[in-house]
This record gives sequence, structure tokens and C-alpha cells, in this order.
Amino acid sequence: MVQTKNIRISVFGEIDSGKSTLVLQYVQSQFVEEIDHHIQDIYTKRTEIDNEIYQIDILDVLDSDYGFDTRTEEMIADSDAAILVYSVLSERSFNSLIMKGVRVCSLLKHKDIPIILVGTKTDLEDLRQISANEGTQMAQEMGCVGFLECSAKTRYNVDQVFETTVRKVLSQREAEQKLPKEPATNSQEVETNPDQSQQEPSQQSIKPQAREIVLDRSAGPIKTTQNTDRCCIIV
Ligand SMILES: Nc1nc2c(ncn2[C@@H]2O[C@H](COP(=O)(O)OP(=O)(O)O)[C@@H](O)[C@H]2O)c(=O)[nH]1
Ligand SMILES: [Mg+2]
Repeated sequence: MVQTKNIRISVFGEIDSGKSTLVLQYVQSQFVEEIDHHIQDIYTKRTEIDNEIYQIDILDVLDSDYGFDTRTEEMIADSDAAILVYSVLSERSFNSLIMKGVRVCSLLKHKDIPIILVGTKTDLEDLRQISANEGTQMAQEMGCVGFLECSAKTRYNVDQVFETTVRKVLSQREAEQKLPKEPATNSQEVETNPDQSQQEPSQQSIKPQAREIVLDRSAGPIKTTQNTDRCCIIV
């Protein structure tokens, strides 16, 4: 009997950024135009990645400024990976991610899981507000282990978003088993969208301190200060 591995992924992002559409396109292979913004759901997909069968449970987290209920907090804390989604058409959804990243990490407490940054809606290129370079830079600043752009409408890179996430979970687990005392951040790299390889090197090492400063996992008060053109979070 083929053994199925289970991977739990939580998807975060501002309302209207395109989270649910992205998840549904991956799980059901369809672009659903109207999805209730007030629904939080878990979607499951059984799929083969690199000759292994996985059951991927995806929690489409309902965006909230007021925190999450206990059950949601438990499910987030139980995640193997997190995907932070913004719309490349919306500066607001992009800028809101730092705060969301901090909140996610505080819920994860000391658990170090891979976080992937995803810019979606690339099919509406004429309306783009956030360049791929800005996405790459944000991924580095936040200590994300991967960055991709995609379109749920055309299905561009949709499978890659989730497959990359699964591979990052596996490689991090493997690294932890081999080097239990090595901080995972030292070996993490940011992947850029293959289409943008002209603008950025395809692999870049992350500033080891970035994740510690911006996304400290320890519980405690979160303070925000202004730094250059973007909000800098000090936990
Ligand atoms: N053109 C285009 N529209 C998208 C894409 N992804 C989502 N949308 C639209 O963006 C709106 C918000 O999407 P939704 O998934 O509900 O956002 P959520 O609130 O983050 O879950 C909906 O009208 C979607 O049809 C995309 O890749 N391309
Ligand atoms: Mg939604």
C-alpha cells in the first residue's frame, strides 16, 4: 500500500488579495469568480509530488483585524508551512503582509516553519502596482524561504506555489534531522519567479538576522516604527 504523507498549509493575506481563488484553483482546477469573503475553510487535495503521494490540507484563513478564534489559532499553530498572499495589483495588500507575518509567527510560537510569499493576479499586468523585484525584496526582508508570482485566473504557477511549499517543508525537515542544532535560517534561500530571473539572481541568501528581527517567534508585545518607505516591525 502506498503511504500518504500529510502536509498542512495555512494561507494568509488581506481580504480580496486572491487567497480563496488561488486555493480553489489548485484544489478544484477552476477559477471561481465569486467567493464569499467571510468564509474560512479547509480544503484537501491528494496529489503526487516527486513520486510521493501527499494529502495536502489547506486552511484558507479568514483575514481579521481582531485576532482569530481558539480553533483557528490551534490550526495555524499546527501548520507545516504558511503562504502569505498579496495581489500584485494592490500596494495595500502588499504592505499589510509584514504585520500579518508577525501575527502568524507569534501564533506559531517557537515553531520554525517555511513561509512562502506569493504575489497573485499577474494576468492583469496593465494594472500591476508591485513589481517582482519588490516581491523578492520583501521575501528577503521577511525571511521567507520562497517567492513566486502566479495567476489563479490563467493557472500560471498555481501548482508551483503549493509544490514549492511542500518541497520546502520536506527539505527543512530533512535539514533539521541532519543538523538539529543548526538554525534553519542560515541555509534558507529565496527563489525568484523563473520569469524574473533577468532582474534578480535566481537564488539569494537571506540575511540571517531578518527573520529574527521582523518575525521573532517569541510571544510578546509588538511595536511598530516607521523605517524608510516601509513599515518596519520590531517584536
Ligand atoms: N484577474 C484575476 N482576478 C483574480 C485572481 N485571483 C483572484 N481574483 C479575483 O479577486 C477577487 C478576490 O479574490 P478572493 O479569492 O475572494 O480573495 P480573498 O478575499 O483573499 O480570499 C475575486 O473577485 C477574484 O475573482 C487572479 O489571479 N486574476
Ligand atoms: Mg477568501
